[in-house]
Amino acid sequence: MQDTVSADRVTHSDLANAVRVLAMDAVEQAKSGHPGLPMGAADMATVLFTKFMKYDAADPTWPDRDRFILSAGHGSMLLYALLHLTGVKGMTIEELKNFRKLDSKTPGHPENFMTPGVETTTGPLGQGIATAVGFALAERMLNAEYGSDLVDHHTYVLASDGDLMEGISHEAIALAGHLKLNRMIVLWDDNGISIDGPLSISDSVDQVKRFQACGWNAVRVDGHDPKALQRAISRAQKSDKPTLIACKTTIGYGAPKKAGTSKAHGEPLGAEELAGAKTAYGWGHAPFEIPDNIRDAWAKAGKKGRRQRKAWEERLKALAPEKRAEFERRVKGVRPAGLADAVARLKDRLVAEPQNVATRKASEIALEVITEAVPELVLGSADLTPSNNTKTKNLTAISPGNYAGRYIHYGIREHGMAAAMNGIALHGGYVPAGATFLVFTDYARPAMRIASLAGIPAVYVMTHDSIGLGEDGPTHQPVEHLAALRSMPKMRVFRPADAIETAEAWQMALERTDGPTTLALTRQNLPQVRKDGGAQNRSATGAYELSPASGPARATIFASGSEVEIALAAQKLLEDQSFAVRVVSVPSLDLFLAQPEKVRREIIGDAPIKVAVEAAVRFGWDSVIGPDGIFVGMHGFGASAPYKDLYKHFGITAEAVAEKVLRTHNL
Ligand SMILES: Cc1ncc(C[n+]2csc(CCOP(=O)(O)OP(=O)(O)O)c2C)c(N)n1
Repeated sequence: MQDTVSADRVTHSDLANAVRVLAMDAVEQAKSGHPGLPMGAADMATVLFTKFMKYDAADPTWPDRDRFILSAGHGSMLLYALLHLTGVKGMTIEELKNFRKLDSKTPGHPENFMTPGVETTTGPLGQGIATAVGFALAERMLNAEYGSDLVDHHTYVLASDGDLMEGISHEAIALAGHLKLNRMIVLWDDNGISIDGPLSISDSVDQVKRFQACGWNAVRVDGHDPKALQRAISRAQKSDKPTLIACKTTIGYGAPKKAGTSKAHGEPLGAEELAGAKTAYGWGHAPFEIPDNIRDAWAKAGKKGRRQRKAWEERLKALAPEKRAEFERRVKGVRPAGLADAVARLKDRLVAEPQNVATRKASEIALEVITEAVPELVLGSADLTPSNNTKTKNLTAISPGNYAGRYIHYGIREHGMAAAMNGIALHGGYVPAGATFLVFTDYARPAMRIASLAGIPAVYVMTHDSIGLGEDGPTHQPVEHLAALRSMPKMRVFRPADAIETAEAWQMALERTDGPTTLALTRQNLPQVRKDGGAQNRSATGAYELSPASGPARATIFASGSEVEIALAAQKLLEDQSFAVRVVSVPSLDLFLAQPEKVRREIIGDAPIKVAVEAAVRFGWDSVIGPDGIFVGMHGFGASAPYKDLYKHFGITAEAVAEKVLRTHNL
């Protein structure tokens, strides 16, 4: 290949081979990793980074940069080599030598919170391409708000066979195709190889036809032909649809025996194959050594976007000061000043006019106020808008080609929704909140896990949160989901008891900038149990004494959400028999358990009998009530019946709580 890109006669192949050898050397040194993908995809990546990416390595967070998402996260060394060669600060050769070592900037799979220049965490196949849909959508939405002078970039994805085989890819491409996200360009590393062998043993999908059926352009090119790649990307940039470029490549390109086989996928090449590949490239340098002329040419590619960045900064400076400050606030992810006041005023209004409503309805009431106070909040639902109560009157929905709006109809695509939300948040400029039934968090969970791991401030509005949904029955009644979500590190779960706690939960969710929040909300109406409003957010400790005992407490009843009403009724039954009981509302068990010991001890108190009431499984509550505590809740799956009958059937009633307390007391 004689595509000279600099005066020093550096060719495309020289540049691509530099990526290849760095990946091969790093995997060899780490004694683990995936050399095959970087070796096969280096031509695609080189064309993209040297000819197309609007990118300035000196500022990898510049808001109007093109985004590059390595969906096939196992090929992480491809990305690390690119970040190193283009000159991203901190991505030194030492970091490449420390590939996969503790605290290096080069972990096994790309982590956006570890490595400058990495846009999103990938590794679970399919997540990257689905997250990219959110990036591409956020770009168009922010463009609709701020214009092309400030927001005008592409989202490029490098996806592997595994990315396209995963079910989530279908949700993602269907959504992107429908919304005509033409700034999204996917380069598919079509090497026909996965771990078990050739793809033909398990797959015969015509991906080009599949993408076309989803409203995409889709073309096939030789993934080792830089001119063909260049032509295809140029055409994709002019398209009014998203584009798939199926790039036929050879995994482990150049390795004498392993090229084109699954042996090149996920293990070091070994000395012989490594040497053979370097000979095939005509590469005669020591491990990790890149000749100066090639280094310089890559550094030049890393500066390609500098002028564009400077010009963009000038345009930003020329904006009216208020508009500029608002844009900067939004892309930096700083929350607006008015949120806490707006919530405090809403709470005062709720105290004056109590609302006995379902917490999903309470959420809508809160959103009427909060969407005004937080203009970057973008809501949506996976086709349950009327049930999730997420579309307030002031929100309009985006549609294909028209991105001026703050509501997204994600379709029945929970997983695609949660992944797109990650992309929307990571792109910057928006806080995404998406909704479905709590039981279907299972369908969204892998993307929710990425949000937790990567500290993405997304909000999940999960309604129909227990057997309280009634007649739809056990398929729709979550029992283990609260425990499952609470066990996820960095996920915060709120299950508010009434309209005031719901407003407080929304405030906490939106003030949080370092991780996601799930709001578990009821279908059924609940009484407003809180009589106090004001600025203090009592849910902030996760639990608090809602109703004190009349004297020294002999029992404490802890409850969350819809069962707080039951706890208060049980308290009354017991107090009527002169048995002093206090009630602690626990809107967020996980947040409560994360409090300092002193705070926890004080709220748990020292009443000898401890009861937890929650229409879900016990798992997790022992940390509050201890192994000898009384648990009134679910011990298996639910059933189909009117919800009041279900509460009686499963023994989750005030009478049952009171009876168990007295029985324990009399033991
Ligand atoms: C959701 C998920 N399932 C399984 C894996 C484990 N895994 C890593 S790569 C891979 C498949 C490799 O095939 P391909 O995507 O074609 O990559 P290539 O062999 O071309 O590098 C699998 C199953 C994963 N990372 N994510």
